[in-house]
Amino acid sequence: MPDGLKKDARLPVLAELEKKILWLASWTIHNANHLRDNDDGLKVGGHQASSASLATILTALYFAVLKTEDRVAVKPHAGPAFHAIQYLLGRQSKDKLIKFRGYKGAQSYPSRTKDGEMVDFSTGSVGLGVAETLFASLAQDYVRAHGWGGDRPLGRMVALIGDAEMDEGNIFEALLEGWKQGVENLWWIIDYNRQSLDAIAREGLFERLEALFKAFGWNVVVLKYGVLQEAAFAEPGGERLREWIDRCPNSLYSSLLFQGGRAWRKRLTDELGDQGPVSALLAKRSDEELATLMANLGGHDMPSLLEAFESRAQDPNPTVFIAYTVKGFGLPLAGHKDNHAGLMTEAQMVSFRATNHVREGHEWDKFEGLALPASEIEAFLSNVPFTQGPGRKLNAPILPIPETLPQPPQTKTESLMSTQQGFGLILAEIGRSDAAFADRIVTTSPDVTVSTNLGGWVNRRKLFAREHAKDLFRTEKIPSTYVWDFAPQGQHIELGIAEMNLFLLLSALGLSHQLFGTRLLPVGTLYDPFIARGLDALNYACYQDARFLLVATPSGITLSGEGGAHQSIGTPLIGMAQDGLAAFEPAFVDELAVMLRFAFDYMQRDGDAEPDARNWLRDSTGGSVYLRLSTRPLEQPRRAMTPELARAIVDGAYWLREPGPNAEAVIAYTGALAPEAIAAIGRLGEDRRDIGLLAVTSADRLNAGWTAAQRARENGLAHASSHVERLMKSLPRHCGIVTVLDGHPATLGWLGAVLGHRTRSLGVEHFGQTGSLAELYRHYGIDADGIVAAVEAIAPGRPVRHIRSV
Ligand SMILES: Cc1ncc(C[n+]2csc(CCOP(=O)(O)OP(=O)(O)O)c2C)c(N)n1
Ligand SMILES: [Mg+2]
Repeated sequence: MPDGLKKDARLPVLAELEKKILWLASWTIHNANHLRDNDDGLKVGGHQASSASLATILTALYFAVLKTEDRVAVKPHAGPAFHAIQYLLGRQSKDKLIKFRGYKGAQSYPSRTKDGEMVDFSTGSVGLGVAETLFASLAQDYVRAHGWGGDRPLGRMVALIGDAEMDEGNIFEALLEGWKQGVENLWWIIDYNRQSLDAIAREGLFERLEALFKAFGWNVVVLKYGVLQEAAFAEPGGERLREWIDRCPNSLYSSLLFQGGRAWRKRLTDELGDQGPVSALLAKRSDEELATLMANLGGHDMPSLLEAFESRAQDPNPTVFIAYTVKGFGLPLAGHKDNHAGLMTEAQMVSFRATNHVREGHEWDKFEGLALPASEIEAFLSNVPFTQGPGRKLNAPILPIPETLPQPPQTKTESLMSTQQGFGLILAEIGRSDAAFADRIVTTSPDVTVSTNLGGWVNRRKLFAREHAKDLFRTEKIPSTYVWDFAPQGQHIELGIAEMNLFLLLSALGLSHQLFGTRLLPVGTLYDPFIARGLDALNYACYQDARFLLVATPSGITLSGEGGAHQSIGTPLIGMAQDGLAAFEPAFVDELAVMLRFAFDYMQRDGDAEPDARNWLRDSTGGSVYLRLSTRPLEQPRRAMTPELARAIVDGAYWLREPGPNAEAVIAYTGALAPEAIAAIGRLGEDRRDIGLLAVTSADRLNAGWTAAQRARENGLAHASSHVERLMKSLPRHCGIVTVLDGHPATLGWLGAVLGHRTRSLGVEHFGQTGSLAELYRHYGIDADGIVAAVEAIAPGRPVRHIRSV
């Protein structure tokens, strides 16, 4: 270690702060579990051992190393330690710490939306926060390459990772993608305590990790021994101690850490005692000193940590730090294999309180029991680099979106069109236009750019890369439809197939306005069935309130030729259930144009992040948008897009054919099954002239509006009504509803409950077959025959008075 560091003036204050963080984190959990009222008798929980494991590293980072422009994902179960740090920095309240894991209290796992701007990246589902930092670094590069970064310094994206968290496959997927994209300014710090939730880790894990990161071109820094250990190794007999430590199995080391100084002495004496230098090395230390020495691993050694971090501050290469730590460091839980959810007992807390010199009633006092004057610590805290400069949550102005988007060029011969084709054409038109918002669109796709119809857009706007690269096929004059040119100004980020990466990149790009002060309009495309492959990352992106447009195409059994595994059934239900994501499924391209326009606007709305009773639809808060598209070409309606129709499309439904006053049935359809619904109406209309045809453009928003209206009425707003209630209010009580979509029938099954109409819902419930569309529609009973049969069954044309509603 360089001499300078030994004299580092920060060390005494940092030592006090580290102690305070460990105390506060442990006390916060203790209070929530043992002291606070607990009405329901459920364990509150919280992770004292996991927090302790990171206390030193977090202290080094937040109080010395991190700069204001850096962005951090903290290991989820170190949440209490993180909150303690924010509390000391004046960014977290005592009240919220007292309510930790309680209603409106500090969150169990750091949350951007619920804890506030001190959290850069939410964490919780392990692995996702880690990879998110990698994609945030790509997003930062993108913003910078387009010249939007201003004079703000480049930040470093930092992830604090549990060693067992490294089992998550999405981290490896991200590593490979990061290598392809040449990501920089990235630090991953592995809390190598060799314990997971259940048990002690397998031997030699760090060697695999080291090799892995090196293979991807990362710098690898192993922080194994602390300065006390290094000093001991330099003593006579010290080398033998080092060899013993290196050979010691993880379980044994952990169990000795748990047992403490006497156990260490016995074991080391038994195995190394030589009546010579090693015995002398041991004898010269008290039991307590021996325990401190053996727990003095790199991840708990402040001088080593500062040196490791600060010496790499100027290196842009991605760097992983493998920091040896002790799970439960400094607590009686240290090293015990069952300590993950373990809580210190009341008695243990009494002695821990005494060690920390904390008087009763002063548990939350920031400077209680510290060895330095409060004024000195306060002065230090007000100067930490992390809190200097602008706040953490930046802002960026809203980008105006034109009232209507450019329409696809329509020729007379092109009256047949699919929504996927329409999407590609509209985006290509936007690409051709000079509208300012078009420059902020960034598209991305996991190797399905061409097959989701982004090709026209990419031809116009190029692919993004730090370096220019021409499409070789073009330079070689080989005919090809797509120009695969890369440029720093490119607006498409091409990803490998891993769908997890798509959602994590959308999440990072979709937070760019807050993370980097530049608003982007990210658009991601993938095949609808593969949403499931990245679903947790999609959920994570929404939980963080990232803003993006997801275009999923093709969908449903329209992929008839591809077979069951390619045909999505449940995605419309995902669209309805996923918070923060407004889902649409158009049948016609003019509807799609309205939805796209809405999406670019909705993605930028920024009200209160928590929807309240009046804002259940999130219309003021905004969110992300999911469009479920199809490759099935449909005859396009020739009609003018009136503001009323556009509004109804956004609200979720409109009458394609108004029901008459004596309607016995209506058919409600979604998406690509429009022709079947229209054909069924044609056949039924011969003897049922009042029959209506409802086009449902968004089951999600239609349903959310209905829920909102009911809630509003229950809260005393007697006149509240929803779009679907207004649409259906003139339907006679006896009218039956048949719903149909290329997806799970439950998506529209609720329509009958709105005003109490008997309903039969058609759709797809089982894995598909290969076959022609007609064969498959017949197979599932969602063709015109199936719809007619359902109408006949539900509304057989008997006199009204014989039909009892259900
Ligand atoms: C995706 C996911 N699966 C499972 C869990 C439950 N879980 C929380 S922490 C943890 C193990 C953590 O071990 P490690 O990452 O080594 O952290 P440590 O507690 O040792 O610091 C597990 C399985 C989770 N949070 N997320
Ligand atoms: Mg661990």
